[in-house]
Amino acid sequence: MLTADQLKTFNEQGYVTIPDLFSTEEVDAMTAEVGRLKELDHPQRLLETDNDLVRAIYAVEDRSEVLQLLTRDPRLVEATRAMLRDDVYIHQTQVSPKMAFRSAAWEWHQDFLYWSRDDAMPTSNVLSVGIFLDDVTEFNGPMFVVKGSHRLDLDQVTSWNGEGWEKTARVGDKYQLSPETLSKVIDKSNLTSVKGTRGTAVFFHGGLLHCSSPNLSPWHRTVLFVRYNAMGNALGPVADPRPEWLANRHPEVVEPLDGPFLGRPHAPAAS
Ligand code: 6CS
Ligand code: FE
Repeated sequence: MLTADQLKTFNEQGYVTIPDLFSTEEVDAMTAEVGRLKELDHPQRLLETDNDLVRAIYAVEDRSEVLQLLTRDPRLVEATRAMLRDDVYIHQTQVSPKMAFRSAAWEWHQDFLYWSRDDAMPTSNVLSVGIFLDDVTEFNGPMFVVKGSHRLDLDQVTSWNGEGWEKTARVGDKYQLSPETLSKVIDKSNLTSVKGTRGTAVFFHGGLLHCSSPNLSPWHRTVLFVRYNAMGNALGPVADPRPEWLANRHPEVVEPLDGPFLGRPHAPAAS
């Protein structure tokens, strides 16, 4: 379970990394499911703009019972409840395969800016947990984060490039920060990259300023993101809502399993 120190780190830094949260066997099971979904041509599997590599897969729990159980694993749900101080529901899930040699960067952003502007999410009391399905090193496109930036309200200095959500889901540069702003908020004391062996999990606040560099290495960098929102922070009405597979508008409290997601017989088939 989450230690007091880990919760303190999350509250102060805006993220906390937990090495080896999942076992090799569990990561292998997730990897097998992700591999199957990468091969499946479906509307939530988006390709890179300039090649046929998979850029992102969303709503993975809709097509995988194993990954659906994973989203209810107590190691994720209990920790998230403690960080958000509320019952939680799934706002979005996303696999970012970041393929070797070819996958592009994700520009600097705060996730919450997307969710407040496009989905009318009231506050930034939301988080993502990224589960490393490959080792993440300095070479294969790790996430860069700015410690403590979850407290920054950058809404007034974030511009819109005029794109709709369709491109954002794949390229992610709809909302941009200028080099001047970035140079002001980033310095040597707060910039770091999030690395770890496969099975590591990083929980990060919806306001955390982050990006990820291109992957020019021979090694993939697959991360599975589950984005949990506080039940008290459910999305408000918007004129043209994004599809539910990007922004869930039917919040249901996630009740944790009574044990590890693999350790329990698959949920009985619906009667
Ligand atoms: O629009 C979204 O929901 C997505 N966009 C980015 C850049 N990161 C968070 C989220 O996956
Ligand atoms: Fe993001």
